[in-house]
Amino acid sequence: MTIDYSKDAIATRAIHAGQEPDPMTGAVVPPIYMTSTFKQPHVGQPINGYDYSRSINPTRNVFDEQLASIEGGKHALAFSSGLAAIDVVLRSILRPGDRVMLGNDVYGGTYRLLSKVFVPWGVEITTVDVSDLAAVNKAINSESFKLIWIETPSNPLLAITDIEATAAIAHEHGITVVVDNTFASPALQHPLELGADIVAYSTTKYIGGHSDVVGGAVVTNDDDLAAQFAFLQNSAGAVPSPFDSWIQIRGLKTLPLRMQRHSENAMAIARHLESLKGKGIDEVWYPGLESHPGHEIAARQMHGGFGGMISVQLMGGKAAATKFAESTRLFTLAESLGGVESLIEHPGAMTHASVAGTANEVPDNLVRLSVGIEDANDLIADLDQALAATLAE
Ligand code: P1T
Repeated sequence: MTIDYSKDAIATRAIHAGQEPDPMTGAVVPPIYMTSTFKQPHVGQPINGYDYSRSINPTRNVFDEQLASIEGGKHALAFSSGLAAIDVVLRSILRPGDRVMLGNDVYGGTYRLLSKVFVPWGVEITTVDVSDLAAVNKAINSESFKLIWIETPSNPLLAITDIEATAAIAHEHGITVVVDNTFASPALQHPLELGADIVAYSTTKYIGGHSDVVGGAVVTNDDDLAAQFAFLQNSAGAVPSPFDSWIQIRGLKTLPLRMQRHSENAMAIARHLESLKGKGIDEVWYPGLESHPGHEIAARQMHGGFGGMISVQLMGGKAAATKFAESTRLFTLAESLGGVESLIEHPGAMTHASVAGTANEVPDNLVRLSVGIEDANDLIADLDQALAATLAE
């Protein structure tokens, strides 16, 4: 008997949904079904549909069910990376001649996939500041779009888009809305409830949560879209291994708890960095700060925190940003985000190098922080000493 967790809170669903003890042994934790294939008792009659692990695997199914539940969505599908998930969404929906409205601040890899793979295949892109409803309206009135691609908070500038208002405008024109919810995670924001058609994730980040796995996922309430995604997932094959699925199941169980601490730490650090404006720090981007242009929308559409990502612009340009990023003791200089350990990076030279010279180019004095769950005071002291080292140059 499957227990219904739909009325339980997220912290409960994260731990219980899809996690029924193994019926054969009572194992409390779902087994890793490290098998490529399954014995069929009769020709063409696999047991419970399990025929081949690219198509279906019990460990992956558990992760899908757990993620769908915590997102509050009907269908979740796990992929071998965030970009593999994004690729399947784009390939399922777009045909040559279709146009995508792309946020003007998105992960560099998403921009690269669209501009370097899909554009040569005949898809067109228009970059728009999707955090500005007037700009979205203007674009819709001058060109015809199939899809709007939104990151909120965006990578790396933490811009906030009003999902509900944007989806309402898009749907009046029959445009599909995708929200890449990687930065907020399903613990803090539920784009489907706000009207988005599809949610995409790099589960490499907060969902995995420990910087030890690369993965992606797509969630939707739309049966037809889910069938198309599943078809392409099986046809093209970018699935996570049973072990990668299992390690993400473990990560997802503690997501609500971790996001609480990420958010508290980031809030404390953002306030501290804001107090250093004019003293080495030029600008602080964190949606939890009242000074952030998207603060009110973020407070409305995010629940229980504003996440662990902060970007700062340094006085002293690229040289200062580089020195700052290379001077921390606890923040590790590395790409990626969303793990328990704090990371620091220079988007212009690292994660967003592929947007140089485009409308999506990021400022060269920008440093991005992925605030971990260490002690906030230790992290603040680390940033202070790195800033002192930067100013001493
Ligand atoms: O790396 P992968 O799991 O394929 O996910 C791609 C991706 C998609 N969407 C967003 C918002 C992302 O941030 C990413 C990956 N980002 C980084 C590696 C980074 O450091 O920003």
